[in-house]
Amino acid sequence: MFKRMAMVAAIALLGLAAMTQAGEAKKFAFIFKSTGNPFGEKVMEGYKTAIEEQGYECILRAPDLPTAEAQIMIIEELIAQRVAAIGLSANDPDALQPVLRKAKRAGIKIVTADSATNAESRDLHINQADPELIGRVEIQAAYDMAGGKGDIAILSATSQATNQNIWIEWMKKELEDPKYANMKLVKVAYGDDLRDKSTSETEALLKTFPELKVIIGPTTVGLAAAGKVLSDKGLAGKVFLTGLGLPSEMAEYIQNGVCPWMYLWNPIDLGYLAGYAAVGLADGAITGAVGDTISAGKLGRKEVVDDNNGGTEIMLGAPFRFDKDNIDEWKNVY
Ligand code: RAM
Repeated sequence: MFKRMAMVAAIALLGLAAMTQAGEAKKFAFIFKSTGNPFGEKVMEGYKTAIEEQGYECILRAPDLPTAEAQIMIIEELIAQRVAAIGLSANDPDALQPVLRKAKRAGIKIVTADSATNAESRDLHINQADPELIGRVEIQAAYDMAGGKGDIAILSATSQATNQNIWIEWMKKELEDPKYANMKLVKVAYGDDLRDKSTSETEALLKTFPELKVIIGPTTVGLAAAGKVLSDKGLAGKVFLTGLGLPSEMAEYIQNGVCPWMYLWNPIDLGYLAGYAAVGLADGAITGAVGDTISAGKLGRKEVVDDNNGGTEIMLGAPFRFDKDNIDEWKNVY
């Protein structure tokens, strides 16, 4: 009799524990760099799909401005909400470290995607594509468009953005090749992933450097803003545009010749993979160590590798080239 009662009590306790655990471990958040960025919306859409597909609740957040301070405030709120994991496209590699440490101490797993923090601030990074390849192909594209000669300017996002800064480093390394002796990088401008600022920075580049041959925009917001400026000014064929663009925003400028070609990866898949990684970390299926593998839904099995920078990452794939021949297939997808 006593034994039976004890067993019933134990089962009830177990049930309660599972409920509490389930109740507490159910929310997964993602914070993008800022609002009003269609690329970021697609990343968050993919993350949400992955989280909901696994039966959990998803919270999507983004600050109005792409600053670390604004993301810190959101992270504080999410710690108070006791989320299981935070996915994050970081506005600064180091500035989020104290708040992310606090989150980790509270048992929250951290997975960055798109734009990483330093290795200590996260459990794992989801990398869209090899940064070296991204940087180098953009300079190679500028070379081909300009016929190997002329001034180039870069219109980036914020000066603190981890992803853009790594790509720009690789662009500069590519430019060291003697092949580029007749090409000069005259300026790196920052449009802060804000449409208006990116527009005025493009106008300023055209004014300051009348001989400008190519603008490279390693940001979808900057590239679309520059596409509009060059189209409005009738500069197709005179100043070329390339970089990383969202097909839905760039189709018009690819068709009118302003941007002969550009690159990107699938932002929905990027968020989706981050969603599977977040759940894997929170459930303890992976720790984010090299060699860990996760089954990432429709993307199949993915492996954690060394990021060669003190941390670990999962790579989504290779950058994809969009031009007049294929843009129509993609402009309604993302
Ligand atoms: C912008 C953002 C994002 C970047 C893309 C290419 O939307 O800066 O972080 O990955 O461009």
